[in-house]
Amino acid sequence: MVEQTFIMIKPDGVQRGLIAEIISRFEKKGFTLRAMRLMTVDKSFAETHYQDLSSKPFFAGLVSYIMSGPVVAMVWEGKNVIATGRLLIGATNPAQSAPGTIRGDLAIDIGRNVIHGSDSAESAKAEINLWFPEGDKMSDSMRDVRSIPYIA
Ligand code: IDP
Ligand code: MG
Repeated sequence: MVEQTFIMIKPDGVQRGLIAEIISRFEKKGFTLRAMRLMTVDKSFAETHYQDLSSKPFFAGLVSYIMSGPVVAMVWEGKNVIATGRLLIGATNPAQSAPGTIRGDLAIDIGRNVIHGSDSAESAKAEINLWFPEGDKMSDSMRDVRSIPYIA
């Protein structure tokens, strides 16, 4: 099933220069980038994104981490991209993420695990709406650009 997921390179991934490496893994797998924005979020935005974890003891630290610098927010599209994207990302705790996964190869600490990916169809929809409230406008313009034939 062709679907969309929300993927975010977290501040540690941006600071460590891993943007191209992470995007490359999704591109090489065959998924299609539909929207992308470099942005810094405030406290209420970070709290909304992680609202399901608000009762966890690490919630305040998690919110400060996500606010600590720019993140790369993206929408990726493709067959089963929600579940397969999670496989590319690897387990939440990099100590348990398999080698070959993004976290398995690029991270050590659970509190600095470089990337976020939606975990279900429901969260993908909610997260895409939160991060890209302009809706399909950006992906439509990308589609338009690619459909214009290049004439020298
Ligand atoms: P996920 O990112 O693999 O979906 P979630 O359980 O949704 O994992 O947790 C969201 C994020 O919260 C994790 O990616 C990680 O950054 C952070 N986190 C999760 N569990 C812990 C913990 O036990 N200590 C510190 N941070 C945590
Ligand atoms: Mg999660």
